[in-house]
Amino acid sequence: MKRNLFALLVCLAFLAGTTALSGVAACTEPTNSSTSPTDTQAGNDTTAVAAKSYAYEVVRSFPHDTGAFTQGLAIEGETLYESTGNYGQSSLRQVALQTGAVEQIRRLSATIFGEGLALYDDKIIQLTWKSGVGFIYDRESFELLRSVSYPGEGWGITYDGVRFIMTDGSSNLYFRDKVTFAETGRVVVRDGDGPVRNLNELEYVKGEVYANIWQEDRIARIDPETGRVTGWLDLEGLLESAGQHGPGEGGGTVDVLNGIAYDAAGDRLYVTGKWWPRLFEIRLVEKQDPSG
Ligand SMILES: [Ca+2]
Repeated sequence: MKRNLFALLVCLAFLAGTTALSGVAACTEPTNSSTSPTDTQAGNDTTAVAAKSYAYEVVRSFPHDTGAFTQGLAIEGETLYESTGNYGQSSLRQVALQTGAVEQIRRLSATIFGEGLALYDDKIIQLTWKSGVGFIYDRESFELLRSVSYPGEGWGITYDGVRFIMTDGSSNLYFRDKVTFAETGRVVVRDGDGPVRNLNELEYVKGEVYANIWQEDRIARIDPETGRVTGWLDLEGLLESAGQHGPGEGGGTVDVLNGIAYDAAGDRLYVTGKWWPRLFEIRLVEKQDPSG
């Protein structure tokens, strides 16, 4: 009502300063009919694009510590940074890519379950599962610089160059401020119309977020602006390809796929799993037949 009154006053003022003929046209109230059916269809089409399917090629593989219950993974050059979980076994590690040798380790208190990890600036942030606290370390010395807190559980985290992106096992991606760690937004991840739950370890790769799905051999490629899954990377059989037993196949203590690291400088993608004996550099291969 106020808006209409204001528009009327503006029109009267306008008409006072110009001819009646041009003024009438200028004061015509816009209607919803200007929104054509085409606009609506274009929006629907955008969200209806089917996710692509990707298989993988192993480029190289490397040793991985079978004592590492991998919860977070990142890389710079040939240096891996890894967060491991389980109570009494949680740690922050610096690992040589080629040998898998642990070059530096900081063990967490037995009451803490380590989770996701991300590199930013000259620091590392490491989440915890149920403690509601994230640790920020100096990347070189592993000295604890400060802590941040958050509600709920911590699962995965990555850094897009500006802000953190975090998961808690739901279908949400949470965006958090780099300095305060305050939530600045969130998006629900969807494949088609359905939410994708159990989003776990994350990696920011060329504008997209790659997410391990807990207890699945699949990684989702996600548009972080819309939450839409743009593709699925099927990693079934990856561990077996290196002559190893996969999870649930009598392979002893081997657990699920988890851990994605991207070397932006070399454009190289690495994945591993909890207690896996190998870490893999892989290349994505788009499947022509999504059902295959
Ligand atoms: Ca990662």
